Amino acid sequence: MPVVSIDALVVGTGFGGIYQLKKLRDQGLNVIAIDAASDVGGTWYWNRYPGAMSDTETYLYRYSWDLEDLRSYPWSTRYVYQPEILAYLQHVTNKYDLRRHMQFDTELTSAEWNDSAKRWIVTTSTGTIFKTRYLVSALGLLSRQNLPDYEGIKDFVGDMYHTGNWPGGVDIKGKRVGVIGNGSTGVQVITAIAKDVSKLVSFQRNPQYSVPSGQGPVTEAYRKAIIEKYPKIWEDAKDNSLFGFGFKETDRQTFSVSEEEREEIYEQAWQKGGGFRFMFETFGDISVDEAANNAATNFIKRKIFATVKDPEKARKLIPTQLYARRPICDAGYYEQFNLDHVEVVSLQETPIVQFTSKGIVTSDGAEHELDVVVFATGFDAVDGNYTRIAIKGRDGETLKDHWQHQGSTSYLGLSVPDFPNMFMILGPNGPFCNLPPAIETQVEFISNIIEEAERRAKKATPAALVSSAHTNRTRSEVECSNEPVIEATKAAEDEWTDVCDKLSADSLFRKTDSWIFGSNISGKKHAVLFYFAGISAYRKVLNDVVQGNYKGFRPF
Ligand code: FAD
Ligand code: NA7
Repeated sequence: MPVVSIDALVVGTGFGGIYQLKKLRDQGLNVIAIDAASDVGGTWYWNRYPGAMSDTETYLYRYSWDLEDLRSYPWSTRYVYQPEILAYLQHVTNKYDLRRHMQFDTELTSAEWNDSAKRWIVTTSTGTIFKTRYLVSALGLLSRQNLPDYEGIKDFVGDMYHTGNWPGGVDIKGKRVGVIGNGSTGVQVITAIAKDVSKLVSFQRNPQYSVPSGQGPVTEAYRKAIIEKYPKIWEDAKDNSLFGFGFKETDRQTFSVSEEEREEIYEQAWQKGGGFRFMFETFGDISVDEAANNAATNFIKRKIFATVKDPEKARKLIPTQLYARRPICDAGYYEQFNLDHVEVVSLQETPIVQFTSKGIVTSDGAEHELDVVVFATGFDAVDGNYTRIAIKGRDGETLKDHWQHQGSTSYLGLSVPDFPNMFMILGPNGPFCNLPPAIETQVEFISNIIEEAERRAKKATPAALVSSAHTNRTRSEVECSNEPVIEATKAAEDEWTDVCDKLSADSLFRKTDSWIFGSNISGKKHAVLFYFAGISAYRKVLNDVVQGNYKGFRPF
């Protein structure tokens, strides 16, 4: 078994891992990044389904730290499609010569902290063992697929794909396709494939609210205006907004305006497009006040009825829950149901009973004959990639053990007590927002705390080396004893968990089952998984932590 000793191992090469690798490499550490995938990209390596696209506007779905690149790198649509995001991440990787530090097709299979050696011992699927001083995980929060099991599923002779593991080269033109799930991904895939397939059945458990995205080409003038204002745009997104989606969230209250004005505001947002914009740029109380929520949903329901011509299909597509999940937007989703060959099956009325060799049987006895089943069933979000493997901290406790009582917790979404020198990018209770700026904020914090710990340790080393002469310890023993060991305190984790819990207390998101509170996975604790005060507040908190001599971290 090859054993490789390094300063830092980064796991994952999506937005998070790429930047983390660059930062630590530039700080002079000997660092390697591994990924189970065969190339960089993370989410955008795996999610190659038709229609895969960001719902963050293109100009903010990228790194903010290379102004020259922001100004010169080409893009042409309001939202960015998967192939272009993947190409962008490959471009950054190549531009900064990061590939030489990357190992693909290499999955972390277990990790254990050795307290006396002050090393993480990491085993991988290739057999290589890494002994590393720091372990930074960028495993992704929407990365562990949720694949439901059904009776008879193995009998199905057609093809089955989860959207989060979509192989290249799949051609579904002319085929009979069933799509299970109608979240953000299901909506994108249905919209993209409906016109090309011979039959499409949407198996839908809970209808969702989707608003137009406004996707389309951007003009040269639009691009030029953004290029000119980029530094200010990023400043506003990171330091003057809740979600970092490129607009200022409003605090206007739904019932502070007349009914006519309200309709006009919704209508303008509908025409402009954007899921976060509709939910947070129209009125500030949609996600906290049920009456305000109802007013917004009544508008969307009227739009669905006006779009979908078949009243029975429209009835099935009308949501019944609160409008309180991550908001969805689309490029013509409801319109697809006006095609005769596009059906919707309500799984609340007629649940799936089993798969057969030919397709899917629902409780009304109907057998839906299919060539392809698409699982757009989402992810075991946030902690799913952490709990599926044994990551053992001090005393042999796994993260899964640590999280089994209270739900998944951390300090700042970054660090867990008794898991020294391990940092998570987008771990539980990190900010709920546009993710590239959240990732950057965390990467920069992690890089800084490591740099500071290294600096202090170096400063302490000469004296220790002198004293080693009197204690007969070897130079390497002394150097090891001075190597920094950083970890969050239990008190800091508890306090942060409490903050996150309280921040979400009044949110209607908490009352609605979705991945945001872990309730899409059976057996998973319904608990807060995000810090809901927004990206700017989060950045201020991190800044205060640094100013306070890394408060909440030992041994600072
Ligand atoms: P990821 O990109 O998920 O990368 C994680 C990597 O870790 C993967 O490559 C995986 O193979 C690897 N990995 C995991 N476990 C292991 C292991 N044990 N060993 C080795 N490697 C491992 N966010 C937004 O802000 N805006 C959007 O518009 C948006 N749209 C999205 C659309 C879809 C369809 C999906 C699925 C997600 C979307 N997201 C969006 C969220 C998106 O995941 C983040 O924006 C971002 O890409 C996360 O980057 P990451 O590096 O943290 O993780
Ligand atoms: P989501 O938003 O979790 O949606 C998953 C969908 O799959 C949703 O409609 C679920 O129904 C449905 N689902 C899940 N399990 C089942 C089973 N067992 N049977 C039937 N239907 C099921 O995941 P997405 O991939 O769409 O989006 C995740 C995020 O990625 C999104 O927010 C963006 O940030 C990108 P339910 O509504 O739970 O009844």
